[in-house]
Amino acid sequence: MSVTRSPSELEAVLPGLLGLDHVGIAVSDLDAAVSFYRSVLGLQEVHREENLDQQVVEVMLTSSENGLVGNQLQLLMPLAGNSVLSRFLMRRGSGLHHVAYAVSDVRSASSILRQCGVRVLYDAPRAGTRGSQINFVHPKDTGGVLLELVEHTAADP
Ligand code: V0V
Ligand code: CO
Repeated sequence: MSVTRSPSELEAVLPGLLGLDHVGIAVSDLDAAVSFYRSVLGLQEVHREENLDQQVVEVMLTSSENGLVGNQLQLLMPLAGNSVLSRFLMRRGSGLHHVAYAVSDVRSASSILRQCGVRVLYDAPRAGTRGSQINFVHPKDTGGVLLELVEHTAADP
């Protein structure tokens, strides 16, 4: 059975889905990881931030000055030993942590996804990178990959 959907069908299922935003990679040594992606792929660091709510320090890298959305790698290192990210690193080691999708309205996307029967983790969106609003879908409901929803603010490039 084919699962390919036309753009209009996609719109009907999750209105406001803008596309891929970033791929998140969990690392235990942030500077070493940044240096790897810089020297091997020539990616540029475009943003660095500590997110105390998520207990992570994150670096955004891209290969392009233009078209940041959908073309970003987010390297994440835990700030605390009891954070979700440090649990992930202890259990599974460094590697793919999540895939993030940009949406125009994270509250409405979360509510629609809940109606589709998947576990959306937060009752209300929380603070993400560069002032964005984020929520997540549990990896056990997506075939094994933690799914992030990101709503960027107008001031957020
Ligand atoms: C856990 N599991 C994962 C996973 N994390 N599988 C795939 N990808 C991941 N990232 C597996 C885990 O190995 C277990 O599998 C199973 O899920 C059940 O785990 P659990 O006991 O519920 O695990 P916890 O307590 O580690 O929690 C998992 C969740 C947690 C997803 C609930 O990671 C969470 O709350 N994530 C949302 C927040 C977050 O990830 N923040 C960091 C990114 P087995 O072993 O039972 O098969 S912050 C970010 O991206 C920002 C700020 C941004 O972009 O702006
Ligand atoms: Co992310």
